[in-house]
Amino acid sequence: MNIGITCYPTFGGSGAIATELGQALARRGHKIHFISYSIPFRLQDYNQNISFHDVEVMPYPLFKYPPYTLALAAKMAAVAEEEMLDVFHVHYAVPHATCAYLARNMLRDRNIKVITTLHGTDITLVGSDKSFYQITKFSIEESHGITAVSESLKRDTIDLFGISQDIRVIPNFVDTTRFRREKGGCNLKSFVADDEKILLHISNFRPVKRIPDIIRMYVKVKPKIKSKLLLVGDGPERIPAQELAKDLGLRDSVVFLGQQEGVDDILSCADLYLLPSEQESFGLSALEAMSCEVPVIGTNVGGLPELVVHGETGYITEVGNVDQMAYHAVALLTDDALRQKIGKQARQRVVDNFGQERVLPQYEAYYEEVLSA
Ligand code: GMT
Repeated sequence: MNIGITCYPTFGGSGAIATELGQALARRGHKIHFISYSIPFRLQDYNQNISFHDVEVMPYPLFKYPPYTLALAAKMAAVAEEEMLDVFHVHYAVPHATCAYLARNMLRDRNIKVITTLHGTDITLVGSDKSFYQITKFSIEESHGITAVSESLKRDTIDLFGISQDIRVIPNFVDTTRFRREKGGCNLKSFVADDEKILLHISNFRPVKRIPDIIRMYVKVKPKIKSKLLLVGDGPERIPAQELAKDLGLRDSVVFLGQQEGVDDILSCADLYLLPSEQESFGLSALEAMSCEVPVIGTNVGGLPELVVHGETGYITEVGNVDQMAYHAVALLTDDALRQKIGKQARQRVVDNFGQERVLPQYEAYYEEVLSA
């Protein structure tokens, strides 16, 4: 198949999944065309079936807001024509589903199909804002295929937008051969002593991730466990989080690593992964942690309970309940046998349900279904 993939290329779960999907499909012989404003950050494989098409927006003094959406739609149409695309698979509805709609209609005689994958905040935060609501609903409804990354997101989409078309749940996935526990020690020696445990969080540091909860929970764990808290990523909550850590006397034990390329290496060193979000339609980083045998403490929101089985692969707590989080963290970090057992069960759950080789055929079958409809 000839597939055009559009996603946000910068750090973030939707871009990560779109890129991993494209790379895996290319290895299975499909021709993949990434169309975006820069090379997706996870695009690392060289494969002759992958090409990247850069979207440039012409600068002009009249443009207070350069019209990226139009430039993207025009580029998608041009690539589709040139490369004989069968389908546009767009990740994150705003504005990509709208761009796909425009591009497809520019090439009406070619009958290109559009599949929109909903990731979370495109529905729950951005798309449902009144400034985007109508156009997001319209663009989703105009797609030939709609997928959501969890049952929870499917329900949210139906509740918020009243979408009546079928929404196929295809969960996020992980390459379990890459995201695995390395037995040969870990490369974080400059931050963490051998006898210290590692608590880890990775995100875009948006308010929805509730970074202060992680730090407030850690201040309760630190006196009981020789440890470091590693925070990977960047975003608006980083500076306030640094200040909070300092105010709570944790300046030396909370390490802010900023954005990192090789999160698989970092994850495979961790003893515990924390995702205390107030919204999380899936929680890709938690999935990647579980694949590395790292137990997850997450919250009872969105798709997280579909991933983390309480007491078996990690723990689910209520949003904001830092005492409960600290309790589970101490229990896991003081009992190596328990932590390893939960870690192994987490990995098994991933292999059984969210491994790349399990999920990829679901996308391929869905492409076939949409193309033959
Ligand atoms: O978090 C965001 O603002 C956007 C988005 C992203 O690009 O990371 O996250 C969403 O998509 C991920 C990939 O499917 C999911 O793992 C995240 O749970 C989801 N974020 C939220 O629902 C907050």
